[in-house]
Amino acid sequence: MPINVNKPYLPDIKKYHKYLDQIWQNNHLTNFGPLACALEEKLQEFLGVPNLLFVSNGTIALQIAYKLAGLKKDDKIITTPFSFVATTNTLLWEGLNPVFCDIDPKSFCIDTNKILPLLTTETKAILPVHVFGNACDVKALQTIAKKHNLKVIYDGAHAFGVKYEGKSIFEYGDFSTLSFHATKLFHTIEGGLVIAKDEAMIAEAKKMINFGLENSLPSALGINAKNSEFHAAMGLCVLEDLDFITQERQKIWEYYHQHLKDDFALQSLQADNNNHHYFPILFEEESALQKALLKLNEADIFPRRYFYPSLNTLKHHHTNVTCPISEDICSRILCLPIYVGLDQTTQDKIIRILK
Ligand code: T4K
Repeated sequence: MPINVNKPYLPDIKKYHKYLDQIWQNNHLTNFGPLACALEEKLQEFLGVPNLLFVSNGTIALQIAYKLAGLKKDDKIITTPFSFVATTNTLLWEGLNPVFCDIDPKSFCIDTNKILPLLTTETKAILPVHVFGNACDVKALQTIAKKHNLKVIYDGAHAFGVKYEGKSIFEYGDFSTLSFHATKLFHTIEGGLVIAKDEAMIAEAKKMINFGLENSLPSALGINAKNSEFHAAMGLCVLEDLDFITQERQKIWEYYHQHLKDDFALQSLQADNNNHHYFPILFEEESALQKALLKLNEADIFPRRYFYPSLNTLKHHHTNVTCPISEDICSRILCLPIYVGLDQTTQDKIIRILK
């Protein structure tokens, strides 16, 4: 069996069956069913944020957040070039203009010192990413946003369970979004979450994700971004096992750290806690990465170049700017396999090849 960068966590199938029994009894398969509501309640408690909405994926969660923030076609949005392509895709898909701000070479998050020169009267929001679950400089972002009357929307796809200065990372900013894709540390197979500071925004979002219907009548523009009871059931099962999942990931993360910290540069963490979602390492140069990747692949091990290339360089995005730090990090970064069930013998093999 190949060793991939990650392997979705599957709970005990008997647990999932119990929820399936409930779905069969209720005959309520989707459209805000009881399991989706139960999952939202549990997530409110777990994440420590009251205003949230379960949606069909992390990509549409971003698009809903842009609508809620009142962003309009051609508005300029300051964002990071170091992320999964969905972050920029969603802006362009919505007719918004991404303005790339380079990243901090240590945290890999947006460099808040480089935002001010990029602001114009057309700038309406900032879209930073808590990369690999690392917290952005949320305080600096808050100050800039307040002074320049900008919305802050955090792409928190990787930041499940992260805290900053004693609070949930999702208490910062106007909106945050998460991905609950199968490859995430908490998942619902496919799924996502919209979190808002303002409670009224969630009522608005609930209409938006259900065709704009209100009391079954179309009252505003909307789309279908609901999620199903089957997805919610998976989320309820995975949430029950989260302590186990995080402990296992922590062990794997610490083992890599112990053996690789002197050989590779690692991301500097600036949140209160580490959710051990990813284990990125930085090579000194791209050629060394390519050589290591080849050797690992020959051994049936498939780490991933998250994130490559830097999003500002994508031709079909037509943005045409340079972000030297992001481009450099993208060329040298590799995310190692990390998932529940990865055994130490395999980790030893990975470490040996890398060394
Ligand atoms: N913002 C950020 C910052 C994100 O990272 C993402 C998604 C989003 C927004 C958008 O959220 P979603 O709309 O996806 O909810 C994967 C995930 O599909 C994607 O969710 C994630 N970020 C991204 C970082 O990673 P790929 O293209 O690398 O996926 P794939 O299919 O190559 O899978 C990765 C590895 O996992 C493979 O080596 C095989 C393994 N795998 C995967 C699946 C789906 C399995 O073993 N079983 C499986 O069922 O994007």
